[in-house]
Amino acid sequence: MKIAIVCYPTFGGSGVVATELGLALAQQGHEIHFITYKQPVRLEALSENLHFHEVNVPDYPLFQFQPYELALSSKLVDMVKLHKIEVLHVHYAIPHAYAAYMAKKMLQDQGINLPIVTTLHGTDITLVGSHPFYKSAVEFSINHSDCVTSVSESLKMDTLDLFDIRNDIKVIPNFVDFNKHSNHNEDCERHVIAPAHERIISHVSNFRSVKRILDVVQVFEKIVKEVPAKLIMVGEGPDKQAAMDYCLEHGIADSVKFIGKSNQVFEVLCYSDLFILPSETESFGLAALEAMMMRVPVISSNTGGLSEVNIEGKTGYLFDVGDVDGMADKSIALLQDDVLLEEFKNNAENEARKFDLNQIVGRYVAVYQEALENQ
Ligand code: GMT
Repeated sequence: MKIAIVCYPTFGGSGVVATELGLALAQQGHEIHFITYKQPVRLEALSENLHFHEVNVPDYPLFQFQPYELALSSKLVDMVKLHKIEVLHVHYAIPHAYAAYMAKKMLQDQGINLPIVTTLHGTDITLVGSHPFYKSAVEFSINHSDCVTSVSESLKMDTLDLFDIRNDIKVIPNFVDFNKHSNHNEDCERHVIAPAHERIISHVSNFRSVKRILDVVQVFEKIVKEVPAKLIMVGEGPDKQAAMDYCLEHGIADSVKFIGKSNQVFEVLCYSDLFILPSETESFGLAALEAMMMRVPVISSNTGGLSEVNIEGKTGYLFDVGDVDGMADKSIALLQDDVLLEEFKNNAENEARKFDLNQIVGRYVAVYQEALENQ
């Protein structure tokens, strides 16, 4: 199949999932065309059946906001015609599903029909999409997609609660590629980060307020009073400075490393003993699943789809949003018990195997086939 994938090319989970899906599909022999404003961060090399087409938005001084969705829909039309693309798969409803609908209509005008598959990722529904300023357009785009998928049961329920949806929503969970990352644990250079007697705790996110990164450092502050440990904070975002200031003011700055945006996430995870994700809302929590694949138990909030990934008392522990004391107490107990920690590490890896790419990618292929048959 010739498939166009539209996504955000950044470090965010939706872009990561879209890119890994495209890479896996290309390996299976499908022809994949990424269409976005920058080469996706996890798309390191292009090949014969892996292409990238950049969407350019000319800067025109009359416009206070440059019309990206207009440029994207035009690019989609051009690329579909040029490369004879059969399916448009858009990740993140805003504005991708809307631009895809416009492209579909323009193509229909020229006698070309192709299905749109829209994958909902989370904030396109919960935080942004349901805002009254966007809601009508997002609802319309979802209802006019030929097939809609959601990354968790929880996100599906949220979508049905927040919008008037006439389409069926298929749940296809996010995935990880065990094959690609299996060697990290063997090559792990733990001693570079911390001496053997210290535990290593990590957090990976975009440091937006929804991630509650102040909770991460506060949980760590309590842990480090009981257990020698280091905290590795991976990512960039608006709340980073406040978290750094907190660490300085509370005397834990030496034990907390902010390493910024990184392509070395799996290297960090390979030496981590615990991963903390205390988000306000989280449709799935791909960061938690990536940690689990690398044998890292997860301390998380119990919001959204996190309980579909992190299993209470088995792969980690889940708490109400903001329960810093609860998170710290269970972290300390786990980090002080070698046997229990090892058991949780094994469980985390085993549970993550249920989300291996080989279990999931075929489900997207089936969706494309069904969408094509129903055209
Ligand atoms: O919040 C983020 O981490 C970014 C955001 C995105 O769109 O890239 O992540 C959302 O999609 C991920 C991939 O499906 C999910 O794993 C995240 O849980 C989801 N984030 C939220 O729901 C807050």
